Amino acid sequence: MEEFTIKKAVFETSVGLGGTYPEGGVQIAMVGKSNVGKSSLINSLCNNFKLARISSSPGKTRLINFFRVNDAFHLVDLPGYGFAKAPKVEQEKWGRLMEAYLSSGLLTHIFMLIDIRHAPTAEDKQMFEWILYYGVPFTLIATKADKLARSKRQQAANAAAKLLGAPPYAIPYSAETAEGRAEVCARIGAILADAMPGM
Ligand SMILES: Nc1nc2c(ncn2[C@@H]2O[C@H](COP(=O)(O)OP(=O)(O)O)[C@@H](O)[C@H]2O)c(=O)[nH]1
Ligand SMILES: [Mg+2]
Repeated sequence: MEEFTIKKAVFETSVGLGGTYPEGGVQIAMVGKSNVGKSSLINSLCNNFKLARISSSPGKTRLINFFRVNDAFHLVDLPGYGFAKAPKVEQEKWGRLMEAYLSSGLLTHIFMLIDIRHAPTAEDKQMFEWILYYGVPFTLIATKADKLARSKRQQAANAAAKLLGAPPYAIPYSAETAEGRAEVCARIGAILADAMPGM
């Protein structure tokens, strides 16, 4: 596995519809429904629990938040979906914001998050199809692994991936215990090595 560690992570910028994305370099974005653990994953990876605001009211994040890591690449916290109570106009805004970024050509890799305890929703499946449509390479991460018995975690993660219509593998992750952190960091190392050969 790639030897890779996160040494430094800083908030960079928030971008809304029509805004300007940071250019250049590898961009790895978290997608998933509201409350699945996107911000917690970023914080856990970066060992900084104040970095990405962990919202207590789901669906509140309506901006794309960029974090600069190791002065070398970007982790991107995308707004979540599946907030049933969100007004239609909000949902449409979300769609346009996501589409603009997904089609920008700036995105290197997507970490798609699914809750290890639940079967993927129709919206998860739609999101996954969108990822395939835009042809962005992805890794599936099954969050909140600490909520399941250890012996069931890998199997549940893989089953969720299969139900999504993806190859049946997801990395079980816990932001509480940092389980899965080494594996996700190794993925990031491999993504960087792929994108910047010879570095
Ligand atoms: N037990 C547990 N709770 C988690 C984990 N990750 C996130 N949470 C909790 O789930 C809620 C939503 O997390 P957040 O990162 O804000 O989700 P986001 O909306 O996808 O960014 C918060 O209360 C977190 O503390 C995890 O791995 N284990
Ligand atoms: Mg969040």
